[in-house]
Formats: sequence, structure tokens, C-alpha cells
Amino acid sequence: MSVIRNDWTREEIAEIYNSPVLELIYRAATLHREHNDPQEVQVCTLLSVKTGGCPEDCSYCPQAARYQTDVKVHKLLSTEEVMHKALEAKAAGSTRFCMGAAWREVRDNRDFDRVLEMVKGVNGIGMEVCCTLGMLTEEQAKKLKDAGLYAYNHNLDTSEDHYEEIISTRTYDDRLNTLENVRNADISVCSGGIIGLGEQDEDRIGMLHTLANLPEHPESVPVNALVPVEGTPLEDQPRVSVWEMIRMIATARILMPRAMVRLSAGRIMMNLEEQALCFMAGANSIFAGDKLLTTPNPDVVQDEEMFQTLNLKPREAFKGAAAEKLVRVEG
Ligand code: SAM
Ligand code: DTB
Ligand code: SF4
Repeated sequence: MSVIRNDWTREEIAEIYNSPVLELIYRAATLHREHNDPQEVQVCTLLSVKTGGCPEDCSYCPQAARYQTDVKVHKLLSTEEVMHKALEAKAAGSTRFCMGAAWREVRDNRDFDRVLEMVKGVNGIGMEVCCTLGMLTEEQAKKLKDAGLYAYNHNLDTSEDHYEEIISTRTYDDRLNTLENVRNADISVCSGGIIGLGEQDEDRIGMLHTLANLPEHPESVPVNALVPVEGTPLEDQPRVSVWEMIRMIATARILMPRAMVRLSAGRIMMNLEEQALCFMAGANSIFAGDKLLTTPNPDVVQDEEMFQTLNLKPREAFKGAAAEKLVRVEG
């Protein structure tokens, strides 16, 4: 079995990313089979528990208060509403439930106490519970862990060089700091990025370089294609080609062979054949349900048909946990 490396050079990553695309898919598919069951795809559900009105200026995001978008602002949902959605998601076959809040950072207030309650509730019904709430201190991360949080999503989004073109209200180091706080609280790390922000291939390579050389690879790497939203500065960005999505997924799979590589935002723009190539290239998770956080996603029936046509099987919850522990003990 190939070794897990955290010392990739940019040149090595560039060589992989730029290799002939069918060779790239073949190499990623081969590694994928060594480390994972290639027929297994995890189905996850997203829920925006607090929507819009965010003080940040992420230029892709419909939830930033400073852009005029169609997003309906909503204060934090009640725990009952969230549990209702989580049970619905579980009944529909989802094994991971990710709650997103349009916050710059977590504050120690009653809203956070309510999120802790939600985490407890969702963990209690046997789903992998994930949150994406913005920046986090180590203390807050520990509270989430104690409440039963399984994973925390915090994306690097793009390369360090391109970051300030996209967001000015926080730094790349802020992002890395939160990831460290999450890791120190022994929470599973979910971190990836978005393509189609006007970045160069070098930026994609740079972002993968940072992720793959973290002291421990993220257990989960979402690869998003920009969903351009009217009213945001990136509303007119051209759609990324599916081959770019495939290059990102395959390169992530080769660099971080044990991670869950998630084919995240952008599926609404892809047909079945294109998604099949992403699975071939090593993607092993999707978000199901007709909405991501605020933007549309393929409908559930269409996804069920896709699983049947491609002979995919939904992955059970907590499957990675035992293997992750083992790796940590060995390492
Ligand atoms: N506010 C928190 C934060 O930014 O960390 C959590 C929620 S935020 C919406 C979660 C992630 O969604 C972002 O990091 C970004 O990668 C992704 N995202 C937001 N808008 C997007 C869009 N229009 N297209 C693709 N991905 C998007
Ligand atoms: C991630 O990388 N993608 C998901 C999840 N993590 C939180 C979010 C995608 C959001 C797309 C824009 C929206 O629906 O608002
Ligand atoms: Fe706020 Fe997160 Fe959107 Fe940035 S991505 S504007 S932090 S909700």
C-alpha cells in the first residue's frame, strides 16, 4: 500500500495536476481502490441554521450582508426545527448532517449554547454531525467536541496568494489557526475549496499543497465549483469545465488517499456522465437534497437514479472513525 505523505513539493503536485487527464484519472482511481471501496459514496445533508446577514466579504457568497442577493435572512433556527430536518435526512439515507451558520466567528453566547444542543441532538440519532460556523477558538472547539461534534468544516477556499482577491475581512492564517484549534480538540477536519473564482492553476495547486502538507491530512476535502449568485462580485464568472473539477478531485485523491473527497457545490450544473467521471477520479461523497445551504442542488430522486445507474452504494456513518484512530496510534 502506498505511504501517506505530508511532504509534497509544489512541483510534484503541479506534475500530477497537469498530467494527461485520462492518465490522471487512472492513477487516482487505482489509489482510490487501494484505500477505499470505490463503489461506496457517502450521502450527506446540509442545513443552513442561520442564514444571511454575514459581516464578511467573501466575494462568492450570497450570505454576505454587503451584497444584494435574493437570500432570505433568517436568525438561528430552533433545535426542534433542526432535529426535524436531521430525522428527515436520516430517513432519506443520509449519514452525515452538516449545519452551517453565516457567522464570521463563533461567539460565546446563547446562540452557541443552542448550537451545542443541536449537535447533541443530531449525534444522538446516530449521524455524523458536522458544523461550519466560521472561526473558532480551541476552547469553543472543545465545547463542540464535548457536545458530540464529529467534524468541523472550514475551507481554505483558494491559495494563500489568491486569498486576498476573494476575501479581505480575514487572513489565510486565521483560517489555518481555526483548523489547528479543531485538530487540537480531536475533531475530524473537513477543509477544501472552490474552483471558478478566477484563480490560476497555480492557485489550485497551491491550495492542495497547503492541505496535503498539514501535519495531518483533513479527513474530508470538499471540492466545490463556484455557484455564481446574482448580486455577488463573482456573479459573472464563467462556469468551470468539468475537466478542471476532475483534475482537482483526482489530484486531491492522489495526495490524500484516505480522505473523503466530496463532490460538493456545482453538481446542479453537471450531468450523470460528468459526475460518474468525478467518482471514477476518486470522489466518494455528495450532498443530497434540493438545496445546499442557499443554492439549488439536484433533486433526491435524480440522485437515487444516479446511484442505481452507477451501481453505487451509500456509505454507512462513522466508517472512517476506526481507521482514523488506527492511523493516529500507528503514526
Ligand atoms: N460562515 C462560515 C464560513 O465561511 O466558514 C460557514 C458557512 S460558508 C457558506 C461555507 C463554505 O461554503 C465556504 O467556505 C465556501 O467554500 C462555500 N461557498 C459559499 N458560497 C459558495 C458558492 N457560491 N459556490 C460554491 N461554494 C460556496
Ligand atoms: C462545502 O465545502 N460546501 C458546502 C459545505 N462545505 C458547507 C457548502 C456549499 C455552499 C454553496 C453555496 C450555498 O448553497 O449557499
Ligand atoms: Fe459569511 Fe461564510 Fe459567506 Fe464568508 S462564506 S460571507 S464567512 S457565510
